[in-house]
Amino acid sequence: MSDIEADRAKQRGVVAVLASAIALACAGPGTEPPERSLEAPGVQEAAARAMASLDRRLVCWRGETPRFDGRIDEDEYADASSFRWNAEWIEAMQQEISSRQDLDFEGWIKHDGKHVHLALDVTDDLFYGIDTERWLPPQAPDAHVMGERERGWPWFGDMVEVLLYGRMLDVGEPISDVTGDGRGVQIIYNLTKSHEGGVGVPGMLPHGPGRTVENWENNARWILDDVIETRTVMIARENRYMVEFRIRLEGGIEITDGGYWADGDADTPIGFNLAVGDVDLAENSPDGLLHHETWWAGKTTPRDRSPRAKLWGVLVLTSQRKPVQASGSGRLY
Ligand SMILES: [Ca+2]
Ligand SMILES: [Ca+2]
Repeated sequence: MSDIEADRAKQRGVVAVLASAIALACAGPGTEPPERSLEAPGVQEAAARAMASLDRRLVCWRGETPRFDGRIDEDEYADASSFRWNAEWIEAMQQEISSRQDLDFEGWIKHDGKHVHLALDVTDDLFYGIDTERWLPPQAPDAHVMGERERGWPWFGDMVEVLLYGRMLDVGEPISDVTGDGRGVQIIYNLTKSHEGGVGVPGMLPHGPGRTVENWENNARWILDDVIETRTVMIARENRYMVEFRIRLEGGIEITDGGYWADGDADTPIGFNLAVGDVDLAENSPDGLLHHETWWAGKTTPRDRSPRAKLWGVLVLTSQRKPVQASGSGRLY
């Protein structure tokens, strides 16, 4: 090779290296669509073992911090992923949702680097304990006993259950009883009672009754230490309430034993599920349970399977912002 040819070859090499560096910078780490993380064989295997469906998926984008006041203002969650009730939600009670007036909701989720923000706008024709008597199921006279692990039905009322399985990839096992940490958290928001405020005050309650001491104390700690907080706005004349949740990343979203997901970390799928519950009149609950309990990713494996395991969808935590999209109204999000 002559000197000229050698120089040209060297230039071609430099150009090739530069081109691949530019391609890498453009593709860049962290600019792949967050859902791409679900394609990794290790993720698919862990999710399958953990009973998490990759078909139920939401991306938790990094977005602006919403005003934490319970009110969902226009465009406050335009940079969040959204969901709403549809026939694919799985009803756990005997009564199907027959009208949008009976129960309907829309929701959003995102994070701001410090908290996960989840918001729901719920339509319900009768607020239990407000529009109705605070009637009690015959089999549960202690349904509203507060602050005790063995008694009380925290979920009895108009409510939202939030479930997180932060260590889904790390542990990769089915969960039959959440433990209140990265191995599964199940906390209940109730429109008319709360662990800290008692009967009549909306807020959070540890799951129960009859859970393990570890489960109950860990779930209660989330509430008492403000790892999870809620704000509510009720618009009774519209048969509608709005609830905003904020859940701390640090100390909350545990993805390895004692390790918490932080902004800047790799895109990470965690187990996630939601249930929205509705109690109306006693005559609407012939079995003394809820009128509706509708689940995003299903509730548990069938009764004949032992131990029964909780079902999950996935929430992909990402540091990326939601791509800007043109909306139907022509407004840019
Ligand atoms: Ca209803
Ligand atoms: Ca209701």
